[in-house]
Amino acid sequence: SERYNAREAEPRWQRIWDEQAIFVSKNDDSRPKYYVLEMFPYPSGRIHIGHVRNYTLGDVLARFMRAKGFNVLHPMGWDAFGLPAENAAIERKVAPKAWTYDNIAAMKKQLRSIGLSLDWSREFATCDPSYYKHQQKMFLDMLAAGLAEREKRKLNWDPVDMTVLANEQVIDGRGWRSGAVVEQREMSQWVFKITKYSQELLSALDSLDRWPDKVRLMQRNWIGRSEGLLIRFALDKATTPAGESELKIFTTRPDTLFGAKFMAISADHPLAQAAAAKNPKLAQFIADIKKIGTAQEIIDTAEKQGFDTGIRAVHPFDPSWKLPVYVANFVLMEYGTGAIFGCPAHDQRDLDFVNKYGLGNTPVVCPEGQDSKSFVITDTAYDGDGRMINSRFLDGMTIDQAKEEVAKRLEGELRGNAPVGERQVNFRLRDWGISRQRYWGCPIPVIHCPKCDVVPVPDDQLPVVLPEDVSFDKPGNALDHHPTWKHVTCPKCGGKATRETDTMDTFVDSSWYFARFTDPWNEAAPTTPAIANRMLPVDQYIGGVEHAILHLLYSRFFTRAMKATGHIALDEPFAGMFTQGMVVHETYQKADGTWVQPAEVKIEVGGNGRRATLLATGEDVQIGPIEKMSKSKKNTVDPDDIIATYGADVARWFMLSDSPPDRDVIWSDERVQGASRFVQRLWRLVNDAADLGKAAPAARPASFGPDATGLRKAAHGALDKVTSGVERLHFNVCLAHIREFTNTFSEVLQRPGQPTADLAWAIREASQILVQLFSPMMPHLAEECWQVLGQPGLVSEADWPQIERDLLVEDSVTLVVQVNGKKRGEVTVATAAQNPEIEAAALALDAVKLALDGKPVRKVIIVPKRIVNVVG
Ligand code: ANZ
Ligand code: ZN
Repeated sequence: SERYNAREAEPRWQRIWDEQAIFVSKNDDSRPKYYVLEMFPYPSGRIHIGHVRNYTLGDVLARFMRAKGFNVLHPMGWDAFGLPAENAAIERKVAPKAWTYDNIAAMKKQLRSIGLSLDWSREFATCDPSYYKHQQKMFLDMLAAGLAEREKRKLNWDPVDMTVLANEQVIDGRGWRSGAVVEQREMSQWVFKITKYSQELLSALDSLDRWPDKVRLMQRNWIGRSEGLLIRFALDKATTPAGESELKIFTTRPDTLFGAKFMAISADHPLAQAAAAKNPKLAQFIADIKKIGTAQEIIDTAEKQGFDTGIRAVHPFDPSWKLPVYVANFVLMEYGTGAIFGCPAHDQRDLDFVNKYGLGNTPVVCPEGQDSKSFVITDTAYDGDGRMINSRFLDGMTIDQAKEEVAKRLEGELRGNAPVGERQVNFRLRDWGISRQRYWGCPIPVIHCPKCDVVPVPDDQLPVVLPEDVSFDKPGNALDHHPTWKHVTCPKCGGKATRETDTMDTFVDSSWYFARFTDPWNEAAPTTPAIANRMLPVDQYIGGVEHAILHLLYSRFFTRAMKATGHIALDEPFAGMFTQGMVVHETYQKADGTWVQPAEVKIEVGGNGRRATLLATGEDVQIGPIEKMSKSKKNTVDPDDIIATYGADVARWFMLSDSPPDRDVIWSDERVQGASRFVQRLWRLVNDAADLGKAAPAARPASFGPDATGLRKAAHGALDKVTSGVERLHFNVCLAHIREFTNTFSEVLQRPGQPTADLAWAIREASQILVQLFSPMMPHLAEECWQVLGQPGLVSEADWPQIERDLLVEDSVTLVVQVNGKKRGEVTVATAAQNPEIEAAALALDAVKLALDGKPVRKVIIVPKRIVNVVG
């Protein structure tokens, strides 16, 4: 038979799938639903290889579940707002809208060439007014429900780019793009009240048992619940500015109170301000440390610095014990009370601090088994378990007992009318600031009126549409500079008013798109609750681990907010979550240090390993480490090139074959060529099988001989393993089983002579099973093969084959042989073998004899089908 020609076949099948609309999912379908979703792309202009991996993973599952009889929803859209469109406008003078939609058109064409089973009838972009109109409505619903609010916040302001920066965008105190020194500005921002759900968002993680543990842990840490004690320290009058009398701190370690050496407050703490008013040096110190910004990593890594305010605090258990109060750069105003007591022996930051300022330390927790008198701390704080020492009435207690004792005593003690101590639960999670001083985003639908304050845009005036006649000549928000757009009359009083010119964080756009896909045609409302409630949650969500925290957390919050405002009736949007690994590649560098693209390099494998030369000139190229594909190191491969050269099926097969989907996969041309050869091999095999299978009787033979039974066992065994493998997303394992079955099948086909009728029937059955097994991974090749086999219709629409369970019974089993609990070998015996036979086989192993070293066998314990343990 001829070679399989992917370049001709792939577009043809894509057209047929399209014309027959077989991947369009109907909302009135009575079959059980299955919703597969991959994180939708940002329309940057081109699909990259990471997209190909992401969408292929989802596509295998979608095609498989469709064959299993589910009403599969597998939609696609575009996360289309964001800064790059504005940058393109500034750099290349193209309108953000035109740039975005052009990119969408180009990328859609690329996505189609991958052969994905997507329902394009539901496509939308988040920058479509027909999408963001509903987002604006939901914002107003949330405003009315108290879930959106205006809040004054200290923000990182980039004076050159004229924008607020996220903490991550401040690097060494400077804006990541402009390099300008970032200022802290207090500004009114719109926030979503995600903290109302802190506890719920945390607790519900326990029920998400189809999420990676790693992701759940990241979310837990982000939400950051801690149980602790608020303690009001009295301030020593003589040292304290007028009007101040106490310092409230939050601690999770009240047990360590007798190890306290100092107090520390944030530069933004009112007490720091009060002290600085009379102390210019302190004022200067405060100004200096504020420059480093508020990014957590910077604070964590910056050298600990403090300034003694001269104020003294009084130890709550000893009125004669005075503690110095420092302003310190590692205490955040936004957490707890913005003040702490420092116990250097048991907290590394505090220890670094006292070692710098010579304040000493006293250990108060002694590890079990350690002599308390000789237990000293020098450079490393001890934060483990143990018993209390040097702590008066707490001595001898465990940490937990001491925490409880301190809490009880301080709760019971009154100063003024209030207890000195109060138990408190704190969360690290902050409300979600959504205001962005940017043009290319969803307008926040409110109007500011000098008389009526904030007025929601009335429903009948939604959407507030972005103007298109904007200029990017000046830095900052183009909406601010627009001559007319923001000037409106107040909907309430009819007076002169202005629109809000902030737009929403693009994370808002992606926090509910999965819900919109369930009924994107509804013009009147964001969702059609009856449909959304039936189609949601997403059964399997797939995307990069870089979105493990914010996007997933925001979506979980938004789903709850939509429930509170009546748009949906569920809490958790994603029942199953899967984070795929990256596609990585070797790097290549010329002698002068410049990076070279893989396509420009020729690799030769010789005696001394692999050698790389430049295709064009033959000069030597250094092979560098394997890294994430990036433009800067040029180690990227272009999906278009791969598809043009090998076809989409090869790219898909390769992506799935080498590594488990949650691990990184190393792109390698050699292995891609291997995948390409496998495609041709399958094609020949199916053609050969079709020829031999023609002789098969139509009716199933009454009985099968050993050859036919052997083939049928291999086919149904592979079917069983691939079925359960796909369900668990163990795609690489599935591919290994398909390859193994292909080998067995080839051997059968190569036997000389015409097959008997029963074998011919088994060959026909096996060839159908084989094609169906690889159809989710290589759908184009599978359609072509399906035709060769003379099957009616499309393999994309065929039901998944039925497994015949009685063919799965194994003839033999392999048991692990241990001597005194340690593995020494394996034995394979007939499934029907009795214990004495298994025992004899195990004891006959050389490795077992060696391990026994002449000692007598005392006992042999057999765990059926698994382990033989020889006790010597
Ligand atoms: C005394 C102490 C002794 C502490 C000790 C720790 C260890 P989590 O678990 O994250 O809630 N802390 C409190 N507020 C702070 C702030 N605004 N900025 C910086 N640090 C702050 O951490 C709670 C602990 O972090 C608190 O317990 C406090 O230090 C510190 F051996 O109090 B601890
Ligand atoms: Zn008004």
